[in-house]
Amino acid sequence: MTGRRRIEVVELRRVRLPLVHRFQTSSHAKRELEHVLVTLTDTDGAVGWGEIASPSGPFYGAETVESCWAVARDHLAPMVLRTAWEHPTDLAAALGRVRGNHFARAGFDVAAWALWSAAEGTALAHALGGTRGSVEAGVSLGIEPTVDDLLAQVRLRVDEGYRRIKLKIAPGWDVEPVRAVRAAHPDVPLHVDANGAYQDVPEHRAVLAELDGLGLLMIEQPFASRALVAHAALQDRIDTPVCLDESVEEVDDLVTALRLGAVRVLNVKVSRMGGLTHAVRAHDLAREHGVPVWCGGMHEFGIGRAANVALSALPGFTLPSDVSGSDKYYARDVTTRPIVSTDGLVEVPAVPGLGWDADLTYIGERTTDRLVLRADTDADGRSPARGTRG
Ligand code: OSB
Ligand code: MG
Repeated sequence: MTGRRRIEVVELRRVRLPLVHRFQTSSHAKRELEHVLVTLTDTDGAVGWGEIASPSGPFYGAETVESCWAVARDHLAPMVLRTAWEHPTDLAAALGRVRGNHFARAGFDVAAWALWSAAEGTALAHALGGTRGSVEAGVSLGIEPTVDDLLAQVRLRVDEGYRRIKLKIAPGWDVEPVRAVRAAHPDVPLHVDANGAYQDVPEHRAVLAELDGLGLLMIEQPFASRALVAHAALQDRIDTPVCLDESVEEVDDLVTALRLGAVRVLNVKVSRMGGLTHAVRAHDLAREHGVPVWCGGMHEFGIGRAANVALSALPGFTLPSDVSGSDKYYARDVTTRPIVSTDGLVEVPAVPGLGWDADLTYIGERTTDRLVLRADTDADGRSPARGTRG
């Protein structure tokens, strides 16, 4: 069906899942995640799911679960309930009135794409311009208590067939663990991610120069998100490609980074970019500039992970993505089927929509708060949404 769609019901659910393995980055540690699942239902009864995968605290970026919940409830849901749209990019444009708050917006954008692609009878990956039947999966490994613990994690994931290993680094946990992993696995595609923990000062420059000699695929986000000039200067000094993550929240950030020479590889995250609409645009621009991209993750549950799989099917995703199987993160995922990586490949579904179905029973068990907002059908669509808790 084509024509203008109206969303009649928005449901927001706060859902908690324990991680099977504690994860620590330079900026935060976690054992359990709380994400917000977004469900949109249109006036024809078509349904789409999305996920707001914000960390609980404001340490990766500025958003938190609380800020996402509040912005979703008070601004995004009411906006969605009063906007008629034909294509998901139209809805994304309307939601663009909300500044920042990309994780919160991403949940709605993904739900709109899921709904629309299912209603149109198209696989989400195909709707986005995806061309791959399967995507290459890598893993992201956190900071471990000891180098031996890290080596055990690397061994496990290499044996599972993952195509690339990414190691979280921070001052004090960098050259030594990376050298140890390199020595144990001379040929494994390896990269490091600092989540902005380094500064453009002599002692940190020396560390980055040493890492440059370890045959890494890339060094991801060594400096703070706004430090584009420092990233460009580093790229002038080292051969290893500099990859940006936190620095690119808007397509315009990428325009700046490209102009400065601060980005030789791009991590495209659906959440960080504010949804699939903007993630696809970042991919397109990077591709025009010959910059390879890969899809980063935020430990998404199955809904957000399904969107990552679909995005990774686009032609510019030429490097393995952080789209590991559900079992790397969760004993049980929120989808009826887990996402599976076999020999480092995740299949891209060919069925209409997201390709994985929400497991309502399990989601119900793990939900700590739920909000239902409805369009006011008596009015002309401009009156405020009504909310009920349940
Ligand atoms: O920087 O890519 C990151 C997880 C939380 C916050 C930031 C990052 C990460 C990851 C995990 O690296 C990637 C994944 O979902 O497996
Ligand atoms: Mg990163």
